[in-house]
Amino acid sequence: MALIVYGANVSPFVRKVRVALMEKGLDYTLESVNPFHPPEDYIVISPLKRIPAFRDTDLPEPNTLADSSVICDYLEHKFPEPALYPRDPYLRARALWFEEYADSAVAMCVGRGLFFERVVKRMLRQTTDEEICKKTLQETLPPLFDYLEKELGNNDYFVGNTFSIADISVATMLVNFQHAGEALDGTRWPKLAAFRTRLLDRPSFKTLIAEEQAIVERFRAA
Ligand SMILES: N[C@@H](CCC(=O)N[C@@H](CS)C(=O)NCC(=O)O)C(=O)O
Repeated sequence: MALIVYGANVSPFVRKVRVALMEKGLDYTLESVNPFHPPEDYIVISPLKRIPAFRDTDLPEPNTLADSSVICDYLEHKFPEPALYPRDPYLRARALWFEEYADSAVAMCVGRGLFFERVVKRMLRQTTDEEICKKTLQETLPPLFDYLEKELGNNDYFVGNTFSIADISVATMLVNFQHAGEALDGTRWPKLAAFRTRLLDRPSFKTLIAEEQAIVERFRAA
């Protein structure tokens, strides 16, 4: 059996899938795909030409999938233990909500409003627009962090106080926030800051962040 993830390691969506694989103790290969210059035939496995895409060579063709949420859902059904989604129908739906919230609103804000400006643009030899970053940090992002702070309450994890896809999805976006050179303000969002430390201390996140750090620093310094 071979599980293949297509993508680049600094993508929060690629990291989400890799963390899910690692938390389930699964071996996989990362095949490098630059979403700005994907291979010509990449559209066959990822019709929107986005990363990540995925292949399970256990299956006859077509054996590929695109989209991090779809891939994580597949992994959960094929390899149910340890569970990354709550069994209870309502809690499962709540976890999917936080996954969606992170993948859409938080990703747009942290991704386009910070990481793209400070890391991707440098990689593309373009100039960072600090005005965009300022607007993100002062206006767009705080209400999103306020919501997460409130939802976390006094729990360690977002849903059912058990580690799940909801936590992976939020934490992977916080990694890109950090890669963009920002530290979460622990006085304004103490619960979210403690959550960030808790999650990023897990061996899965720790291993990947260590792998990404040098690349990100090189781009940011460019
Ligand atoms: N909903 C998708 C989003 C994936 C996504 O937007 N990936 C970015 C990289 S972080 C990408 O491929 N961007 C290139 C593009 O949109 O053309 C998922 O969860 O996998």
